[in-house]
Amino acid sequence: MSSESLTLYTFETPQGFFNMSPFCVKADILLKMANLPFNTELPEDYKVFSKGKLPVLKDGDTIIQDSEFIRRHITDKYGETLDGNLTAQDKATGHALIRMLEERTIMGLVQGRWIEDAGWEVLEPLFFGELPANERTEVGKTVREQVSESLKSNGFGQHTHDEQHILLSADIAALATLLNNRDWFFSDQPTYIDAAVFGMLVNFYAAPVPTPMAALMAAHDNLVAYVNRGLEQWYPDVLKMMAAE
Ligand SMILES: N[C@@H](CCC(=O)N[C@@H](CS)C(=O)NCC(=O)O)C(=O)O
Repeated sequence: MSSESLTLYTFETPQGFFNMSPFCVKADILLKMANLPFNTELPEDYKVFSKGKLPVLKDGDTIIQDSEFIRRHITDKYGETLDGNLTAQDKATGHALIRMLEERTIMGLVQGRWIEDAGWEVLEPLFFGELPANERTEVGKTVREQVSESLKSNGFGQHTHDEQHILLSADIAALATLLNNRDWFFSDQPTYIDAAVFGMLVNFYAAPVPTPMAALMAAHDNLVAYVNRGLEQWYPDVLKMMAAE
């Protein structure tokens, strides 16, 4: 079935990079995998969407919020399951893996970008640099405090740095073990599981804002090779730019 007009709403992508939202990268790749033509747009105010998060897909008059529902929409409407030859066991393991990354491991990325000074120094001008000087400091400070509060109420922000490191490195080691020596997760061709996992790992390892997640990734050669393989597959220009640096 051919697509009507598809628009993927995402946050702004930093010049020459992939999107800094792992969920926006995931949705971008799912649409690319399904060979559906689409436009990417930055919404004027993403809070107009009822769930207040991006990515959001607009398909004709239908609005689909959340990368998981975007994946299901691609399957239900266009018949693209994007699951290659995954077994039921692979899909179940992939499901658990994605939930781990999206609900817990991502906290390390948020902590590194928003709370650690090294991340904040790079993130602040990227996210708030276009605001008028009189608003910039106050808005940045308020959002940073909100992020800190949400990390604390979630529980992750209550751990010491050492404890966070133990938890996060166990997540990354589990990923490295499950990937083993395959090119893609549980498969010789990329599937929807890779759209989600790569979206996250590329942001851990190669995003413009430095975080301690990169060093955790660097400890596993197979994960680094996986990120490079995904860049070659979906963002070859980024890979070229990184090689030239
Ligand atoms: N479960 C959602 C998560 C989306 C999400 O958390 N997006 C973040 C960016 S990574 C967001 O929109 N944050 C802005 C906000 O919460 O105001 C999905 O899979 O799409």
